[in-house]
Amino acid sequence: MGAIVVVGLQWGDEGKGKITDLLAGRAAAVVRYQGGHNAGHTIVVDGDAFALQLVPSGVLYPGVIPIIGNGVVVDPKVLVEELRMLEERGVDTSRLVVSGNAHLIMPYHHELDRLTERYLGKAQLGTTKRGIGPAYADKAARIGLRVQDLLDEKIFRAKLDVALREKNLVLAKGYNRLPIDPERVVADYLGTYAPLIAPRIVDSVGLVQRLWREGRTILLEGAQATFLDLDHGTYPFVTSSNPTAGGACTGSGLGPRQIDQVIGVAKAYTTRVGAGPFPTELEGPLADALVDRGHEYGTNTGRRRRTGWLDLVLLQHAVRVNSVSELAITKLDVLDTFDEIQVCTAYEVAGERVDELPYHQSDLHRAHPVTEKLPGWKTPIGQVTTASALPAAARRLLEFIEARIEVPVRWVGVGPSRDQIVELS
Ligand code: 2SA
Ligand code: GDP
Ligand code: MG
Repeated sequence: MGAIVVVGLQWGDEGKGKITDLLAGRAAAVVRYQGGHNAGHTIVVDGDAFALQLVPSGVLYPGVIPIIGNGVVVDPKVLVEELRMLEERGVDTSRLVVSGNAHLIMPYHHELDRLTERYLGKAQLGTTKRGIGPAYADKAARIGLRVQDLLDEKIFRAKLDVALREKNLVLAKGYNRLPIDPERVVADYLGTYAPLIAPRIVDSVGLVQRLWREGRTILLEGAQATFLDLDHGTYPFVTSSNPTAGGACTGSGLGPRQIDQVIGVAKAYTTRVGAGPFPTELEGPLADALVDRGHEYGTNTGRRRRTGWLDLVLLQHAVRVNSVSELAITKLDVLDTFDEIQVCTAYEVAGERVDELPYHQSDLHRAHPVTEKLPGWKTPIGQVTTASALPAAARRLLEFIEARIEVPVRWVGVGPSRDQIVELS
């Protein structure tokens, strides 16, 4: 099957973890290519829910190599804890490896994420406060520490010294906080975490290139999603990495022509957590129904997710920028009780109909959805296993999506469990 990207087409939490898990059984490796422990991927196996943050979803399959790629930002404390949690639950994590080129999330990144959000006040982005933005900012500013620095105390200390010179100034003078003690960081990172992580540090690019040359299947698992992408998302209400399919190349070390398939994952409705524009957002009983039926709360932070109708303007744009080859539509079962389902097919901006995603932020902020109303199916679909057994109204919704997006729907999620997925021919 070659290399396959699994990418979110909305604002995250589309069920990428579940789709990756579905395909992982046939893969040699699953690579996380961006983000950090801001991600939360929930996979339900035999009634047991696993909420993964940093560890790629392939970890639940024996024989798969889970790879934390060079594009990821790694908090070593979280990694060590997540591995311990998985081991305690009987998951073999021995194959997991981490790219030596991945960047480290440092204690000051957490602190600065919290402080900047607080000082932004009403303008805050609603980040997960995991230090993601500050860690990627340091990567771009070329003062980041990388996973391979855990292997060399002299280099680690020298780089930490450079970083702290600026960070402690900002913390003390900008935010009136105590400076960070380098010895404390060295004790935690080199004393506690490095011995546990060192055996897992690899040349991940060399590894994925070797697997690819051997003709093995490699899954590239995105975290967050297209409209949280630093370049293609609703900036500044985005994360600080590139979840879009192009990021799968830079974040893993595979080239564009080595990717065979791009699977776009979208919910049958839309959710978003954190601030920013959301044209089809609902309020009131319909929003509550989507939250309750879909359990729409952040996997890590527990924040209630904002909800709205499916937005095909967004979805079509996402299909294009990711060059999606097939779609997985998840959480169709969440709509089981709805009399009527709305789907946004265009926007109205300042009295004019717009069929494509407006590039200008002000237009997106004032876009009103133009929706089509489709009948609901009013019957539970959680036990459906074949396309023909889906109610006619559910099939009609899927056909409606395909007609507008011009990409086939290959999978349909009908429940959270690993086996609650219908593969369409
Ligand atoms: P950050 O922390 O700098 O990446 O936040 C920037 C924006 O990105 C959003 N973001 C997310 N949106 C949805 N799901 C995410 N993962 C967790 C989950 C979130 C949680 O699976 O539920 O537990 O709350 C995720 N990670 C980042 C974030 O809300 C900001 O809008
Ligand atoms: P990810 O970040 O894209 O991997 O998604 P999350 O795990 O954050 O959120 C998706 C949630 O929906 C998880 O709780 C999944 O268990 C659940 N889920 C995934 N697919 C389906 C589905 O088809 N139906 C229902 N009801 N839940 C699903
Ligand atoms: Mg999630």
